[in-house]
Formats: sequence, structure tokens, C-alpha cells
Amino acid sequence: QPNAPWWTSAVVYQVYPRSFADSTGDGIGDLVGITSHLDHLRRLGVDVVWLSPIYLSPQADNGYDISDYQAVDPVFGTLEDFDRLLAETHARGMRLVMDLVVNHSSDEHPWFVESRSSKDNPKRDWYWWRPAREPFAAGEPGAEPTNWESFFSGPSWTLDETTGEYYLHLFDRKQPDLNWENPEVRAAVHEMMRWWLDRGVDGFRMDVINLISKDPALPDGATTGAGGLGNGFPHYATGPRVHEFIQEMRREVFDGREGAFLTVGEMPGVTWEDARLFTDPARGELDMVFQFEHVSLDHGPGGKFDPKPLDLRDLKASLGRWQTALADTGWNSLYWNNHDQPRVVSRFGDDDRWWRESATALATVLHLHRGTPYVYQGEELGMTNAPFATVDDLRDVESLNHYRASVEAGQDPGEVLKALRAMGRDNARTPMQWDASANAGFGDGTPWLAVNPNHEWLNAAAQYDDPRSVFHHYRALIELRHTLPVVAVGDFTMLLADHPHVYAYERSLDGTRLLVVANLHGTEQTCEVDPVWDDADVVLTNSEQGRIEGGRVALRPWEAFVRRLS
Ligand code: TEU
Repeated sequence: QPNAPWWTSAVVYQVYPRSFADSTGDGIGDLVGITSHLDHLRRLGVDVVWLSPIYLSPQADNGYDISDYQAVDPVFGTLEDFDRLLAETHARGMRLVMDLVVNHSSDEHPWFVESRSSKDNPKRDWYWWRPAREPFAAGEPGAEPTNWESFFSGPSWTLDETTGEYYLHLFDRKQPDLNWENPEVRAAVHEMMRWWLDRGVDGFRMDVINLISKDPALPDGATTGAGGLGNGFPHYATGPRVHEFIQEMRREVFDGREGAFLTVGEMPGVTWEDARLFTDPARGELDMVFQFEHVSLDHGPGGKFDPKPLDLRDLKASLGRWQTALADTGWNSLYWNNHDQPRVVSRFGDDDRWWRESATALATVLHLHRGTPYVYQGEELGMTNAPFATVDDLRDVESLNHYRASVEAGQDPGEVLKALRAMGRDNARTPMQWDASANAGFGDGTPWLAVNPNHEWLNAAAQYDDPRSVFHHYRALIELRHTLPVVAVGDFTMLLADHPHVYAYERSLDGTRLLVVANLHGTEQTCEVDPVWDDADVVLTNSEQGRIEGGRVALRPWEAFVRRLS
């Protein structure tokens, strides 16, 4: 398609710097470590690297709490290290996208330090300050200005003794929300973004960017949470001015700038209707969004830490709905994993008996949808969830807060730990498994989060020379997107929507047709497709079988194949 934007045929690779490669031996990954492994990414064939935050930060939420947006945290290196990483990325024909975390800053950011210092400080209004709710005195239970529950447990307001008022934090208390109603805040963010673009970066992944416009009336939410807390989500998600703010950002930061950029908005709870608006090119907002519907299907009534088994029909209905919704206007992001999600081979696959088969089947299903695929570090090796034995093995603020709050509320610690083991974010954050050596080749020091013991057999070095490996399957999928326009921009049609275990769809463009069929179950399955596929070329498979006779397909456990007609 001559007019399709460059990112329709691109694949993005997410690096979580803390866990990628440690060059200094302090147990924490760093920029020099990333630079030294860029050839792994080139070998895989990805087009874009998205770097999770490397800015100066107290690291309360591993860098998603920023105290200086224009400095590199010493734990990751220096600005010179960054410039070198950027140059080496570009030298390999890849682009580099930064994380933009501007719904909130750190409480240690000078903006917040000033803001909290007095009620008449010029930066007071850069954050959300409110007095105690009448008739309570500040500090009394129930005195919080709204009943909103924080994403990381407990109230989303904390009392600051200096002025006796509360500040809003949708996440941890060390992550106060910036007040986007204030034009000075927006101008400061735009200036900072331009500074990074002037340095040569190629775009931004925008953290919880659909939460930046709150209803300024700050109404209470329906009470659902623990201890009488309420759900504030309807009052801060996709709020009244969010499209205006994002359009303004586009104008102020990107308009008139030479280059090929990528913008992706992370948007918990976003609907497909809103996603169409955010990504309609005519509206000048974002290139694509991360939606959460498909990674919420295994959440039970109690939320993510009350997981239930996935029904494959729900997954097909959800992803299919998004394919249809953004078929003519807007664009999808495709992902199973990121630094917040459990590992997909453990979550939707079988990381034991059918490890290789299920990792490659799930990859096949995802990558050949219409949209831009994202690979999270280690996913291309089939990395799995970690065998955390006790709560002391965990590091994530969300998990630790949830554990404390649940146990205080009387839940059984063993049950809480079980849920954290299945769904906790640290599963995604164990060090990258480069080889079979003691720390998996991550670095010489004791890693900040223990290496998964399965690195002895599950590692990059073991897969490079194995054409059947998970790594080479990802490499082949990425190559298909680069070489076949039907993968990048073809139409999508879901097949067999009611089959409980087989995921199948067709892509088509100008007379070229692709058939994708995957058995996402550990038993043999059969299904029917159009007999026209009987003799079609097999473009990719993770199995030896792959026969179609008279339209009848017999599939081995977790078998996946792609066929082509043209
Ligand atoms: O995450 C936002 C978000 O809504 C989630 O993925 C969240 O971490 C999780 O669902 C809580 O249950 C972004 C970042 O990706 C995450 O790492 C940060 O902690 C969060 O924003 C705050 O910056």
C-alpha cells in the first residue's frame, strides 16, 4: 500500500532496562548493557525499540515515578550512554521510542516539592490539592476528598502535613497526579518532549495517557473497593478534555517536524469507540493505542488478582471486535506481554508440556492480525512466569501493596501469594535469559530480582542455532510482516468464532489470501475450512503435520500454521 504509514509493517520491541542487561555488576540493567545487545534485536528483525523509563527517579515504581524528565538515572548510566544507545540503534536501522510518564511525576520532582511547600506557591496548582472532606478533620478516616481507590491499593489521596491538604495519586503515594487543567503544566510537558525529539528520539509510548483529564468536580465513585473505597474510573478515564489535550500535544510537539515518528497511547479501560477517535488520522491525535480488553478476560469478579481460566471464544470475540472496529479508521496495537502482564506462555499457553508449541502458536495468532505487534523482552524466547516461593521474592509495589492490604483485610496469605504468582508484574521483570550461566548472562552482580531457574535450558544462546526455536519463529513472523503487504494492511476475517479451542482467521489483499489456523489447546482438534486451502502453500508452521483434506483440518496440540493463496 503506497500510502500506508511506515509503522503498519513495523514490529516494536520493548526493553525494560532494569532487567535487560547489567554492564556494571550492581545487579540492575543499564544503558550500556542494552547497547551491547542491540545485535540480538537486529537478528530478530524488529524495527523499533521502546525503552521503559530511564529518567531520574526514586524508583518507587521502577522509573514510572520521575523526578527529572531531562536526566538519566545514574542507576541506568549517563546522558552520554543514552546518546550512544540512540546512535547505535539508528546505525542498525532501528528507531528508538521513549516512555512518556506525564499523568503523574514523582513526589520528589522539584515541581511537587515546590507545590507542596505552601498553598500560595506558584506551582501549587500543578497538582491536585484538596482540603479534608467536611465534616472530617484532616487525617481522620473518610476525610479523603473523594472515595477513589488507588490502582495500587488504598485511597488515591494522601494527606500532606505541611499544608494540611490532600494530594491526588491514582497510583502510588509517591506518584502525585499532575494537573493538566493548568496550561503551564502542559507547556512544560511539551517543551520536555521537544527536547528529547531534538536529541533524536523517534516518538513516545505514553503512559496512562487517557487518565490526564479528570472531571474537575471530582465526584465520588460507586463504592466497590475494599474498606468503603469507590471506583473513580468514570471520573478520570477518557475525561472531558483528553482529546483536546492530545491534539494540542500533537500540534505543539510534532507538527512541522521532519521525521518518521511513532506515538502510542497506553489506555487502561479504553473502548473501541474511543480508540477510533484517538487514532483517526484526520483528528491529529495518536498513531495507535494499547487497549486492555483482551488481557482482562481472565480477571474474575475480584479483579486481576482473582484470576479465572480464559475462554478462547471470549478472546476471539474481543480481538475480532477490535479488528472490525479499526478496519477503516484508526489502527490497532497487538500485544500479549509487557512489563505489567504475566508471561503469555504461562498465562494462555502451557509452559510445561507444550512450552515451545504453545509459545509459537500464540505468537502466530497475534502477529498476523492487522495492527502493529509489540514483542516484550524475553517473549521471543518463550520466557515464563517465575516460581516465586514467598512474598520476600517479590519487588513490585503493586504486588507488595496488594499483599499487605489483603492480608490486613483478613485474606489467607497463601491464597494471596498464589494469585500474585499467577498475575503479578514481577513475572515479566525477571532478568533476561541470555545464556545458561549463573545469572543467565544478565550480569555479574546479584540481580535485583532473581533469575528464573529455567534459564539453564531456556535462553537466547540455546535458540540462535535452532531453526525450530521460539526465537526463530518470532523472527519468521516479523519477516512475514516486512515482506507480505497482506500481513501489514490486508483485510481481516475471523473464522470458526464458536470453536472452543481453534483460533482461525483469514487476511486478504488484492487477490492474495492468508489462512491462519492455531490449536490453542493441549489435545488434538479438528475443524473445517474452505477446501480451496487444501493445496495452498504453507508459509509458516510450528509442527510437522499441517494437512488439510477436503477442507478438514486435523491439528496436533498447539499446532499453528499459515497458508497462502495468490
Ligand atoms: O500502567 C498502567 C496500568 O493501568 C496497568 O498496566 C497497571 O500497571 C496495572 O494494570 C495495575 O494493575 C502504567 C505502567 O505501564 C505501569 O508500569 C505503571 O506502574 C503505571 O502506569 C503507573 O505509571
